[in-house]
Amino acid sequence: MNEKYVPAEVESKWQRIWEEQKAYETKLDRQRPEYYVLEMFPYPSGNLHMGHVRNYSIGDVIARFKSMQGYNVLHPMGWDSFGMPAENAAIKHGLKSDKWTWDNIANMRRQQKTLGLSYDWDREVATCHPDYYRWTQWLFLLFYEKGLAYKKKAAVNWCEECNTVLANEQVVDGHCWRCDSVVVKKELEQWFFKITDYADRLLADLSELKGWPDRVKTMQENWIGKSTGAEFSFDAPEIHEKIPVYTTRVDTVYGVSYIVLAPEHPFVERLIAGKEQEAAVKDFVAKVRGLSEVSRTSGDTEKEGLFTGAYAIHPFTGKRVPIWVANYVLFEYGTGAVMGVPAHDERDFMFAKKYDLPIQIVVQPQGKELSLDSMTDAYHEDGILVNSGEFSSMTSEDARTAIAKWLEEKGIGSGRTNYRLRDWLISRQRYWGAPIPIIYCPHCGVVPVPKDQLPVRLPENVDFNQGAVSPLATVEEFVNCTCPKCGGKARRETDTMDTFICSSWYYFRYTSPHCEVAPFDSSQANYWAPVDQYIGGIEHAILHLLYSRFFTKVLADAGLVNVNEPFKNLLTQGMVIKDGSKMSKSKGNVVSPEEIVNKFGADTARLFILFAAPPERDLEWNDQAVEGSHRFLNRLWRIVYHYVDTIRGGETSYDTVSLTKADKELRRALHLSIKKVTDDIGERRNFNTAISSIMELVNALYLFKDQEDQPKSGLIYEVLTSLVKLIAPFAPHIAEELWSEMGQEGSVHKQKWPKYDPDAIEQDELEIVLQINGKVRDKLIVPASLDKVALEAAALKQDKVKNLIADKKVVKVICVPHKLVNIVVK
Ligand code: ANZ
Ligand code: ZN
Repeated sequence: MNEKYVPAEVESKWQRIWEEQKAYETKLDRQRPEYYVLEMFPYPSGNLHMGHVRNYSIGDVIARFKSMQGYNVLHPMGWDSFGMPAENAAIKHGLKSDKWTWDNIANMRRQQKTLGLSYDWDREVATCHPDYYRWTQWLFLLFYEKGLAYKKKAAVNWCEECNTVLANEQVVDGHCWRCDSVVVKKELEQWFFKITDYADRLLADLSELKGWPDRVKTMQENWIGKSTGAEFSFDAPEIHEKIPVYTTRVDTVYGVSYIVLAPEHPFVERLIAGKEQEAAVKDFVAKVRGLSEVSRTSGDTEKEGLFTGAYAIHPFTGKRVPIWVANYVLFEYGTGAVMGVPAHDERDFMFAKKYDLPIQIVVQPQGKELSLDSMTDAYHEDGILVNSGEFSSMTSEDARTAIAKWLEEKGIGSGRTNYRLRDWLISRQRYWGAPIPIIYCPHCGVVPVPKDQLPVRLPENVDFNQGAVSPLATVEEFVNCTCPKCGGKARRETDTMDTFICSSWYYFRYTSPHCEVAPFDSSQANYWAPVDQYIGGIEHAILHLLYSRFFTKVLADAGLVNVNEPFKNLLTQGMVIKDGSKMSKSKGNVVSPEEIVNKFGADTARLFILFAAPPERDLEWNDQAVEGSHRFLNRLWRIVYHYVDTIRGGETSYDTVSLTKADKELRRALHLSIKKVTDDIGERRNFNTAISSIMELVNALYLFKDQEDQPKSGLIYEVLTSLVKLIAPFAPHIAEELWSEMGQEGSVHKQKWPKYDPDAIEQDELEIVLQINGKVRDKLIVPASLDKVALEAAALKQDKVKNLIADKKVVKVICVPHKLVNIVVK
């Protein structure tokens, strides 16, 4: 065995051997329990960053650990490889998007391989490969057949910078999720997926996800935004229409003093026709339409509105109420019209004060009386109804039920549930994405491409300089086609799909990546699914994770999978920080993984990253700590080197009866470490404390070495082979090398995970803390077997204790076995 640890040699050697032996190839095996570990697949930007290394190191520890625990582990990797950067490379630098992408993939795959990750590379997928996007298109057609894909004209989010529309989920505080520029509204004909059909299930099933962080579930819950209330109409006699409103507080209906429409509401134009307000309202509507949704809904925006000049009839009182338009009413939510109840809604209160509209209290809090003169804000809580006709003196809750019933009986409304969630806008005016497999025929209309004609391939030569909305529209050979129904001349859809569609089903593709007759083989998918442990960044809390849940439910309804949720456990890793901010090119604080691997080896890089912080927390980069991890691996190497002959030539077992004190302590350190590492990886995912317990074990070994010149070889064998197994998931190369140097058969990664022996952890003697009135006064070494009564007696016999309590009265003695005795005196 080499005296010196040379990571570069060790790592390249084992990477080669693992690859030759296909060490991480996975097959369906019904004899063993399965375990599916998945890290979110990367966008092939060109180089790995530390965030990737962290993500993959976490996944790899879990994969290797579960495999040693006897599970049949699936641990795949692939590429989320459609998207804007490849297209920008083509526009800005004249590089072909596909070549750019494949070159990046090759480089990142090479970098991943230097990290020694236990991927089954046979299962690699890339979403931009025709063998993959053919099935993305197939799934689009499935959604289309099920009525879940449709086209409509709508005011959509448009990013000027990216030159494309965005889904609501991709608009973050009014800005584009990718380039951060301000998003504007545009009227366009677009394709949507009907995710709203699944709103209820997406919400209800969150409760099944016990293994997800609460934070993520809350974000999804708020995004879906379920609200229960009532919808009913106010007559607008001047235009012979009924104006439906949506309210969560139908109990306040007698307090309505006006109606407000969103400026986009289709009735506005007719209501103002011929009125003196006509011009002013038109100007106002135009002004508000130009504002972004954020500025309209933000709390600090001044509520503004105008009277239309028209009136509606209150369905309960028959009175006339004025109809207004205002900036704070959104056209896309509810019915785009609200009833204004200033006494009980903050926004309405501000609005009524500003425009001098009447305020009428209709709900009184129990026990005290509101009066109009003293009111400085709306009273928005429940209470007892007043001034509310036959509903007066009911509680708000009862009134909501009674009023909804009344509305239903009169046929003017009913209870209704609303969701904030909107349908998923999935078409993109971009080139580098999966073409939407639809054909437009002058005779037959919208015709889906027959499934046996998939994939609709992306053309290679695209001229991006024609300024067309969709680059594909400029490629005549692509656009012109024959109609699959009538054989006449037709045109292809030139939009491509949102890349979030590609990533909504990739975890199923991994289960049968070479399947040629379907997106995946259902029997394989059902064996592996759901993903047992998913690992990725919190930035996908809504986007990718919500879309994937939606896809899984649609696939389940279509009978393609038998799971209802894709990801059983979710770990959202923290960021990698340097000098106080997230590592990023723009901040210039990037540490390149490749550099660290070249300098210290992958095992050091992995160990540092897992040791520096618990996985969910942010991790501060620290050069000294990297070196510290490296020194630790050297220390590990040297202690094995010291004992390697003892192990190779010695016993493999020993007699526990004849152990010395030092032997027992070493054995105890080992079994404590086995217990700790097993719990920390398996239950708590606290890799940092698992590693520190392995470090303690190595310290114990060095201590032992100085005490025992002639150790029992069987004990050394047990401790060192187990130690190498414990470190194997974290530092797989050095573990494999030490395993083989110790003369052990096979790969350490195929060994059974060690089990701790409770007897070995039992201590002969314990240190007990002695307290008087809760203050620590002394310590006491006692046999571990001592019971409460004996422990109490021993404590009271201590000289120091005796002195301190000599002139006092003992009130009681609290005994915590194995820990402390507290004597309470007066
Ligand atoms: C009258 C009322 C009285 C209201 C009251 C609240 C309190 P959520 O829970 O978010 O669904 N609203 C309805 N549609 C709207 C739209 N398109 N734009 C702006 N506001 C709208 O909230 C529903 C409540 O928000 C509704 O209940 C309505 O105001 C308002 F004391 O109706 B409420
Ligand atoms: Zn046709």
